[in-house]
Parts: sequence; structure tokens; C-alpha cells
Amino acid sequence: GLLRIDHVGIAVADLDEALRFYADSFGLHCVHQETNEEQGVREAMLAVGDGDGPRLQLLAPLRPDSAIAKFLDRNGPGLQQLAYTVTDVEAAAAALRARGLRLLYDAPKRGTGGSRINFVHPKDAGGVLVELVEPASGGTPVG
Ligand code: V0V
Repeated sequence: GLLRIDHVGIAVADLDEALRFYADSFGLHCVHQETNEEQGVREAMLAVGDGDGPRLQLLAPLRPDSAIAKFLDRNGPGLQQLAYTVTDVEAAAAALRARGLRLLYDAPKRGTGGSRINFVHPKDAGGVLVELVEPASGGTPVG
């Protein structure tokens, strides 16, 4: 099942500019940053409050044909995805497939911090791009 909200992803055109905006306006700071070539993104994770809860993920496109670039072209900057932590991404994906939802990948791909990820098509999830995240640690619930 879904353990908790892992992060909320926001598409931005320029990662450095967005990081300055979130620090200056909301006092939210980056705790992790990486480039994911396969996903075509530069991404940053921002901690909220004590940092134990869900994070904010800023996603900037690396290439014009990437998912984030297409999202920005269509919608402009804004909420792009809702990610849930799961213990086992393959099991979670299989359970959703069995309920008739389309998963984007046959097998999980690499996500932030060595996590394993898959996505539910937004058309099968009420207009929300849902990401499943199995953390590198294996999804041990916090707190
Ligand atoms: C597209 N649609 C969305 C959407 N993107 N609806 C809600 N939220 C979104 N983010 C709608 C769009 O308005 C169209 O609706 C319809 O879906 C188009 O579907 P499509 O033609 O099948 O697909 P595309 O080409 O628009 O691409 C959408 C998908 C693509 C979701 C298939 O973005 C994708 O593959 N995303 C998964 C990978 C990803 O997002 N990577 C970046 C984050 P109408 O107009 O037909 O009604 S990487 C990441 O999260 C990492 C590394 C991590 O967390 O660790």
C-alpha cells in the first residue's frame, strides 16, 4: 500500500532561480540536488518544517523533448506530480495494474537518491500524475 506522501513535484523553467524564490519567499531550503539524465531533469528536494515530512521537489527540464519541458509548454510552471512512498514499487505497481490503471513503465526506473520509481498515467488517476517511490533504504516508515 501507500505509506505516506513522499513529495510534491513542481515544474520550473530555471532551477537556480526557483531555489532563490523558495528560499527568499518561503524560507525553504534545498537538502538534495541531482541531475537525472534518463528523466531529463535537474531536480532539487526542499525540506519543510523539521524535514521529516513530505518534501517539495523542484523539477527543471534538461532537454526540450523531456516530460518537464512538455509540461511547461502546455501549462507553464506549477504542480506536476504527487508522489507516494511505497515499500515495494513492483508490488504497488502490480496492485494498481490489477485494478486497471495504466503504469507508465513495465519495470521501475531510477529516481532521486537511488530510489526506484514508476508512475500512474494522469488520465487513470483523476488528472494527477501519481508517482510511486521505493526509497533506496527500502521504504521504512518515518516517525
Ligand atoms: C500530461 N497530462 C497531465 C500531466 N502531464 N495531467 C496531469 N499532470 C501531468 N503532469 C495530461 C495532458 O494534459 C493530456 O491531457 C494528457 O495527459 C496527455 O497524455 P499523453 O499524450 O499520454 O502524454 P504526454 O506526452 O503529455 O506526457 C505525460 C506523461 C509524461 C505523464 C506520460 O509526462 C511522463 O512520462 N511522465 C513521467 C515521467 C516524468 O514526469 N518525469 C519527470 C519527473 P488532455 O489534454 O489529453 O486532456 S522525474 C522524477 O519525478 C524523479 C526523478 C523523482 O521523483 O525521483
